[in-house]
Amino acid sequence: MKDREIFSGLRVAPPIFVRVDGRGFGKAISNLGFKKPYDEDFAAAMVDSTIVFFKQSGFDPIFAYLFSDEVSFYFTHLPFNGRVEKIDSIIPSFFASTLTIRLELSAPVSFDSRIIPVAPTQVADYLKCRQDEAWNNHVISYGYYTLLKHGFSPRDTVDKLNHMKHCDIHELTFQNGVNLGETPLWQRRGLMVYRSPLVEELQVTDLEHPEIAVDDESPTKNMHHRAHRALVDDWGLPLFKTEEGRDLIEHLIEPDYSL
Ligand SMILES: Nc1nc2c(ncn2[C@@H]2O[C@H](COP(=O)(O)OP(=O)(O)OP(=O)(O)O)[C@@H](O)[C@H]2O)c(=O)[nH]1
Ligand SMILES: [Mg+2]
Repeated sequence: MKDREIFSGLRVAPPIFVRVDGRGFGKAISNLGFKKPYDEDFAAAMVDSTIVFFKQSGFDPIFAYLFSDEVSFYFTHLPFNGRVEKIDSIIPSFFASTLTIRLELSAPVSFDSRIIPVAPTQVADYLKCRQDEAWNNHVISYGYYTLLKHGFSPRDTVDKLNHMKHCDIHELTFQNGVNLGETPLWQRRGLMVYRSPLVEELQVTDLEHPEIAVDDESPTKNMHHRAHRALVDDWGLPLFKTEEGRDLIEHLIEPDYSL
């Protein structure tokens, strides 16, 4: 029956994004007491799970961009020879398992996953697109909970929001004490996990045993530098469409960043 495993030969070449998204999280996390529409503890659990993914999954993402219940991981090299079935199953299952442990859940949760092949020149566009979605979510969800507070039913609220312009939603939330231009940056722009540049540089003499580092005074042969970079979670991202945002992305994807 091996010949019926018809998708096993499907492979993808990097660079790719893999985006995982919590399945039915509107319901799945509804009884955990998180604040609506945003709870910093939930965001922190998503960030922590992303960091565990970097450290323990065996995959080696260059960076991750996340908001709400979704995380986009960017890869320039892939294990399993790029096998789609492996990538698209191990990543969401690892992530779901990590989040389950982190939140000490007693009921299972799952994540779906999709692979988005991109050229390096499309990375910025992909991120801008996800950040637009984060902003859109931000406006709509604040509008949604404001209308619910006013006594509208969920169905009427959705219907009303569908007929409102963003500026009307801004006005509505403003009248109710929330200025959508002044909410925490992570709610408006999402978050990133990446390796900070050059936290520490080690000089390595022995290419066979790169873990043995030497100090500056040692006689060196075949010396090379290896950058050890701490993982950082960035809760104050720029807008990706600005120069500052473009600079950050360019820096993250420059060829030697991932060495
Ligand atoms: N209370 C609370 N809920 C959150 C938070 N972040 C995300 N969520 C929930 O997660 C949902 C994510 O949206 P979606 O991914 O579009 O919806 P979903 O219910 O997960 O459905 P599918 O992804 O289509 O399976 C939101 O609608 C919220 O219900 C948070 O900080 N607080
Ligand atoms: Mg979801």
